[in-house]
Amino acid sequence: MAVLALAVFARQRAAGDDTGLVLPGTDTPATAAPGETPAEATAEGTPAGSGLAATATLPGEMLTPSPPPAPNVVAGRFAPILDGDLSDWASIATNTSPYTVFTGDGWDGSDDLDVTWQVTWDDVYLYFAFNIIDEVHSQSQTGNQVFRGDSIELQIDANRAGDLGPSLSADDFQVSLSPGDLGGLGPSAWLFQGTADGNMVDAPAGHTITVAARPSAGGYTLEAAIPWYDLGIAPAPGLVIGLAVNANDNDHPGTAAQELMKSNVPGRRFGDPTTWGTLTLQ
Ligand SMILES: [Ca+2]
Ligand SMILES: [Ca+2]
Ligand SMILES: [Ca+2]
Ligand SMILES: [Ca+2]
Repeated sequence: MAVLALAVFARQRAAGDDTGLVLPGTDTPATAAPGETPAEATAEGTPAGSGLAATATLPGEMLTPSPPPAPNVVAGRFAPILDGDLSDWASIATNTSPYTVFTGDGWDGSDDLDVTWQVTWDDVYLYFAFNIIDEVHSQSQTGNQVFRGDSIELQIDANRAGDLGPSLSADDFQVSLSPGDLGGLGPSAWLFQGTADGNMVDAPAGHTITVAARPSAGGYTLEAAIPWYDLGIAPAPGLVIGLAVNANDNDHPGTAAQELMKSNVPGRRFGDPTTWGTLTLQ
């Protein structure tokens, strides 16, 4: 029988001064020190625990040549049961993330990660379901470091209509969703938020994202509920937000390294919201 793992993260709202706030699951301060590595840095160049959203993008010239336009995905209304079992999503259209947008030093050159996902919404949450096919599961990290293991990573531009441009700002977010190790280490989530000076740091107000995951025959399944509140979004039919849906692959248990990232957006660049694709609420 599949192990069911469910993690619900307590609301961690900053009360008063955010400076130096320590968020759950890490000793990392929520705010990045001035003068740290710009957000566009590669994972290798991003110091662990810096508070910056440590993720990566291939240099532009190495992304998919002549990529098709960034996709627009449509989300209908549906509230799943957050238990890691995707059977309740049977009637919802599926999407894929087939484009390699980052490879790290640990990558052996094999394309051995298959990413299928679904997205829906209601008045309180943005929901995702993932069916990940992956031959070796490796996730030993927690908090803002889960990108170094098998995990999901979302880029969300909450106010695309307001300030769409090639640099990060406070209405741009990164969401990390970890299935854990599918054993003793449970699922977890992390929220990063852009800053006025173009960095991406641990969201000062924390988050209440819920994640559930299970091992599957070929990898793992994961469901997540992301509160609109955490993103500062008032959802309504017709709303368009920026969205890139990515999965990280690590095939070396005992290591913590982002080896491969695949995205639904072939030209996805971490620090450039104009490359992220869109999501329209139906
Ligand atoms: Ca379910
Ligand atoms: Ca793999
Ligand atoms: Ca924005
Ligand atoms: Ca893996």
